[in-house]
Amino acid sequence: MSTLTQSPAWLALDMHQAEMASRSLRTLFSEDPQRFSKFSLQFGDLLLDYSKQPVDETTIQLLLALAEQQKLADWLARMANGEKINFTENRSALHIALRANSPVFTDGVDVTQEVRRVLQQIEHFTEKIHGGMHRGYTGLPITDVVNIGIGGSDLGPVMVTEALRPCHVPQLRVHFVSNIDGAHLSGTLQQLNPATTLFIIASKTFTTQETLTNAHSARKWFLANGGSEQAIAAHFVAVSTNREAVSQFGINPDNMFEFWDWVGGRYSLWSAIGLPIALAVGMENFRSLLAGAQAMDHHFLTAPFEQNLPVMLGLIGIWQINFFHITSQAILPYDQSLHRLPAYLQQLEMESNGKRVNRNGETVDYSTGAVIWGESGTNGQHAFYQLLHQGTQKFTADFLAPCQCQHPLTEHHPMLLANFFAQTEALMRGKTAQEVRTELLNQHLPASEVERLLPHRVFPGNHATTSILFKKLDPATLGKLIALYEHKVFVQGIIWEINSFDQWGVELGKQLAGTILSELISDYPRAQHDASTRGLIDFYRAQQ
Ligand code: G6Q
Repeated sequence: MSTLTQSPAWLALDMHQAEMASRSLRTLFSEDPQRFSKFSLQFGDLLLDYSKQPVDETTIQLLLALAEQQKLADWLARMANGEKINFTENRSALHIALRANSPVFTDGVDVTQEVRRVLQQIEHFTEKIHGGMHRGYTGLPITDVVNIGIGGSDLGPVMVTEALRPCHVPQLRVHFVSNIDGAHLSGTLQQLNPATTLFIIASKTFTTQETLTNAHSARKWFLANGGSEQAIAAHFVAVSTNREAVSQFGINPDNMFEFWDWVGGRYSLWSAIGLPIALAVGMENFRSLLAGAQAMDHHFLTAPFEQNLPVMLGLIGIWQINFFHITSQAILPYDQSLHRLPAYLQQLEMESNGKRVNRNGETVDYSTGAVIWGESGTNGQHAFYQLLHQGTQKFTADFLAPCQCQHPLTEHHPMLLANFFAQTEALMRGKTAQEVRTELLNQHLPASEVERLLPHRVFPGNHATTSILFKKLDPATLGKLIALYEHKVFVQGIIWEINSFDQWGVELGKQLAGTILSELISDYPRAQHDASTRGLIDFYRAQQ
């Protein structure tokens, strides 16, 4: 048994869970009409409502005691002070420095000076592209940007670029290619003219197989379709921490946008990895995104924990995962432009906290996260919500929506939000046998038919959800929202005593594929494999 699960704060929560589990959410709401005001928080125009979670005042006190026991405040300060909290890679985790408005130090150096330099470089480049000063090899302005990157060098920029579609500059289209599957790159290139296309090769390490393979193929396409070696400089730029590898690839380091090893891949959209965002929406909007995140950082670092949105969101997750033993967490944005948010949060949460040993290297005896998945509403309602309402799986869900829409079909928006509110209410309340009986009898069905249908029409309810509402999905609000989740992940990692900032599971994948590749493209070497893997390799080869 670990000391965490035997600690006073943990044991107190365990005992309290038995009591809370015996009280349904319906009961909690009927007992206390003030639940919403007690269990919701606001930061600017962002509302976090956790009143549909199985909590009462005691729960909150006990969760805050757990945060105190785990020294959350100290760890927060250690992160903000640039300590090397990513201790397996001996790095700090300083994404807050990327949007800071005051100095942030690591190793005695104020890193915000470098951050400002690169932001200026991004700004100048964006202005040159938008203003038509940076032109392609035939003298035509750039009309298309292709970001080639994967994982942290893709998911954040894709999610934000999609979310901020209403802010896009009209003269530029931004595309993203991540998959090693050639269909992704070739499908994208089909639509493009090399003379007006700019490639951003985005890779922190500049060694990732997918990105380098796609980058080499993009260069071949460029050269085979009218481009020349001399023209590469105008059509290829790199975003990386690895200057040497960038220059080996053939990109002049002058065309490189730098970031630093203290920026984790999945926390990097605020750095030069955000170049495609700046190109898509303009520098002013990119700076608003950073400012929104900075506002959330300030709130996280200064607000008392009981009023602190990331802290409370993190603690509610702990309550669900470790005490109600929830293993499934849905992310359900009622906003089409946030359709990539579930995929983004999947990486942020599952890569950060998908760990099984604590800081001392001991195997933990508690869960360190749920499986994150999701889909935008209302599409999900016509697909998997059936399981949520009447299936056997336990889950929790975050529902998110803007109060104002940014498209011209404004009459759709109340319908969208009505679905959000109705779903969270129905998941919480359910429908009892008595309610179903009354409903069916009102339809004048014979009593025998009512009893036959009854069990199929009952909804157990008591499904906990968290709702996040915001005024409008503008860049600053999006920045706040992303930083909210980044810090929630940090809070949970601290409670669980794990390193949220390494990713050895990802590194493993990078090594494994390389070993088998040689067996797929040549007869030798034939390495030892289990019978299944050998069978799959042989079947593949026989089909070539
Ligand atoms: C993120 C992970 C991982 C990484 C990709 C791409 O935190 O480390 O998703 O971003 O593997 O790595 P490169 O940017 O080095 O190509």
